[in-house]
Amino acid sequence: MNIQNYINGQYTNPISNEWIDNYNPSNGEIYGQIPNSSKDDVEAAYKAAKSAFKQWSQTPIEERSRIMLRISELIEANLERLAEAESKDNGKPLWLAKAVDIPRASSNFRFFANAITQFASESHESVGLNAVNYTLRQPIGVVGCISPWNLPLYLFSWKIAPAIAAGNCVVAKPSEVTPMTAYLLGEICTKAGLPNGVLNIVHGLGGSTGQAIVEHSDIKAISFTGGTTTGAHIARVAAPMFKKLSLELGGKNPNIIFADCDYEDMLTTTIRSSFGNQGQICLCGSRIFVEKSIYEQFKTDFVNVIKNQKVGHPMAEETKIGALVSKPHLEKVLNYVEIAKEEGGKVLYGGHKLTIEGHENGYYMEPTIIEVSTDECRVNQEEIFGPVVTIMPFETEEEVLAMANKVNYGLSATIWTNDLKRTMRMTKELQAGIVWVNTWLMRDLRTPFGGVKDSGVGREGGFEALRFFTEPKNVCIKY
Ligand code: TXE
Repeated sequence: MNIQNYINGQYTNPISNEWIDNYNPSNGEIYGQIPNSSKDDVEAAYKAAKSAFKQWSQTPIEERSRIMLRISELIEANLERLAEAESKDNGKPLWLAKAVDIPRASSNFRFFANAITQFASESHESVGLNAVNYTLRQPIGVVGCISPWNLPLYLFSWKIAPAIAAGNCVVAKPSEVTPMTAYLLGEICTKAGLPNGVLNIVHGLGGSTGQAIVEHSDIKAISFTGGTTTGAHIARVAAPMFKKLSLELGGKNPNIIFADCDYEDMLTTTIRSSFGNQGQICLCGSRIFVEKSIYEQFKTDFVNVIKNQKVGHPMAEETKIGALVSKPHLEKVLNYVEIAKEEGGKVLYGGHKLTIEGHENGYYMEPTIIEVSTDECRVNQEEIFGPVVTIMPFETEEEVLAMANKVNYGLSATIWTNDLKRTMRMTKELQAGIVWVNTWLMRDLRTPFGGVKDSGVGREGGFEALRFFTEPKNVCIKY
């Protein structure tokens, strides 16, 4: 099946008529093609966005909100179809796409449809000077949204929803590896009555289509989620043009387990935070530190549970872990297992590519647990972004805090403990944008979302996102 760009409310072929193959990770087969869009397609998308801007930015908030609520409802109504498309494109279990990805995409539109009705700005009376200041929060104009492959529609909509809620028009590019649900979103937006040109979706490669969005001199803000290397490149390109940037990048998040935690709860959640979505979530707790007194017990229990996590075809009901997103990605992740061995790491479980009967060319691998003796090895420092975790013991709070912070990344951290004072000390000291205590990936969409250090700049979520997608203007009136 060929998918098309969505520009000015119409599905269109790329101007050059060049196409890229789209692979199904569950069986390694090409099942469609996507536009290999050029600068010209991006320009067409920009023009459509530009001409829609005046009217959209003047559309009453309530009307914008109503349209976005309709988009949210239509996503919900198309749950089965969207979840199947997501699972086929990405390799994630169908149940996961149904339970998480698609419902969350719907929530993103609903959340920002409501949030915009509550978005307000400050005013300051300059006492004694007979003046009043207020802040106008105006939409930026045309903005670019570039998203990755791990949570395709979930992250695509997480950017688009606040952008359009705030009155901007958008040129958006989903990952070329998982374009399908973004393609289907176009049709939903049209049905919901979103005016032509408010959202334009161009498909294509990062280095050409994505690059053209970032380089476009009149696209004044870029919201990007993806790898740290790409983020650094985008920052270099955008900086001389003084674009507003929101960069959500990689993570290498610590999962710190103290002996006084609620053990069963911790164990169940740690399975999810280690291998959920095949470990392809920037928030996964891929470095597990366990207090020495329960280390051996944890190791045994963790391995025993993992043994029973079924790796299989994404559409099979009993599958817990599906296929990795692409062949190069699978190879990259498998290569890290070799690196771990060379560095003296001990593979406690997994480490191999798996062949699933009937789907022999799919990109499957075993969930993998590597015991490391030092936190400074590469597998403990570099983002692997697959079903691979490291584990090691620690003795003191100071020691584990130092190890937790001794990476270039700083996205999230999890602590398992029932000690309140320790919780208060550690949450302050951990270098991360998000700290979970006795839970993981519990999200309230009003909270700021993002990382420090190499995990990015800026925050998404709630009013932070609406602030990013608006330009504050101070108006000072003397009377
Ligand atoms: O991501 P890229 P890749 C990490 C993870 C993974 C690594 C590389 O470690 O192994 O990044 O993955 C677009 N100008 N994460 O290569 O390239 C690209 O087309 C503009 C973490 O797949 O960063 C896609 O739409 N855009 C992450 C998007 O950027 C460009 C999720 C992300 O792709 C571009 C994914 C350019 N020059 C990977 N080059 C997370 N934080 O959740 C690429 N793109």
